[in-house]
This record gives sequence, C-alpha cells and structure tokens, in this order.
Amino acid sequence: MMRHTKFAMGLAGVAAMVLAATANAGLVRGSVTSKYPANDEDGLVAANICDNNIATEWATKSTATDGYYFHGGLVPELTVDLGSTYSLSGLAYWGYGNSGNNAKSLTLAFSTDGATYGSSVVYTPAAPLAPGSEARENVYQQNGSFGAVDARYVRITVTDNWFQGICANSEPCTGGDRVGFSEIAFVVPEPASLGLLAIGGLFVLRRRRS
Ligand SMILES: [Ca+2]
Repeated sequence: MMRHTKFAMGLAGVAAMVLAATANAGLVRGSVTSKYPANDEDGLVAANICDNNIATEWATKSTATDGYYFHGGLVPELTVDLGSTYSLSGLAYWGYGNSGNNAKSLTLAFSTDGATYGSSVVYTPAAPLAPGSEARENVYQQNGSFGAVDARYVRITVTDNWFQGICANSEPCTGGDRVGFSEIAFVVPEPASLGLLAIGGLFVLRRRRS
C-alpha cells in the first residue's frame, strides 16, 4: 500500500501531463449495460450514468406492470466496463432530480474479467433534496472511498431508494415507483496502462544516461 503510494507520487509529473488533457482528472467512467434494459425509462437509459453530464439521468420505469422498482419488483443491476483494469479507491456520485426516487443504497461488486466478482462494498448516498423539492441544482456530487481494489468491471445493484409512503393496504412501505441517479465515476490514483507507460519511459531515460 505504502509502496504503491510512493510509486504513484514519483510518477506524478508524468501523470499530471497526461491527465491534464482530460476533464475530471483522477476519475474514470466506462460503458454501461443494464441487466433489465426493457425496464429502464425511455430516454433515461443506463448509459446516462457514465456520460460525464449530471443533467442526463438513468431511472427505472414507473408503471405498475413494468416498473421494476415497485415494492417487490426486480432489483436494478447496472454493469460498468471501464475498458481496462484500474486500481479503484473511491467514487464520485451525483443523484437523481427527485428526492424519493434517488438511490439510497448501492452495492458495488468488482471484477477484472466480467465473469467472477469478488469483493463488494455498500455505498449510501445522502438524500440529495429536501422532501417535495425537485430543483436540479441540488443534484450535487458526493464522494465515497473504499479500500483499493483492482477492477475493470463494477456491478452496481440498487437495493433501495429514499421513498417512504403508504401503500394500497394503508401500511407503511418503501420502494415507491422508480429509482435512479444521474452520474457515477470512480477514483483512480493512476491508470494501470499509464503506469506501465511511465515505467517504460523511466527505463528509456536510465539507459540514455548510462
Ligand atoms: Ca449523466
């Protein structure tokens, strides 16, 4: 852990030059697939959670027949493919522009091959809005951290939202009609491919000096 930190700091100059060319340096996004794409809301597709735009959202449908976040419905599952393996140490998260429908609990599971998922963490975003408010500007960035884990694929299971209400049987219930959020990105101290590139560069410098 310490050795990794020192290594990353030693390459800070090289990394800064490369990352300076990209927005949100230190954050990585990927392509997204939904386990139940037919149950994603029209226009609020899963790809919206990794498009670097907090104004575009993903959400499930809300009707009683195909809305899968109704109480007892299907559990949303999104998979992010980062394109290559990174050492992930945290996340940045932006909520959904409606208080009750914002994701309240996410389980993140990590994989390097997309087939076998190992460690997982639970992330609980704060409610982004006051009850009854739907102001877009309240969809703010929240950060979470976890122990460094190597992963190319992150499976996101959405297990709850902030809705609490009264169901048809007059009993208190959770779940509501839908769940969503607008953006997620993962914290990377250094892309693995960049590290290899930098190591190669250091060897070239050393050879030229000898
Ligand atoms: Ca978005």
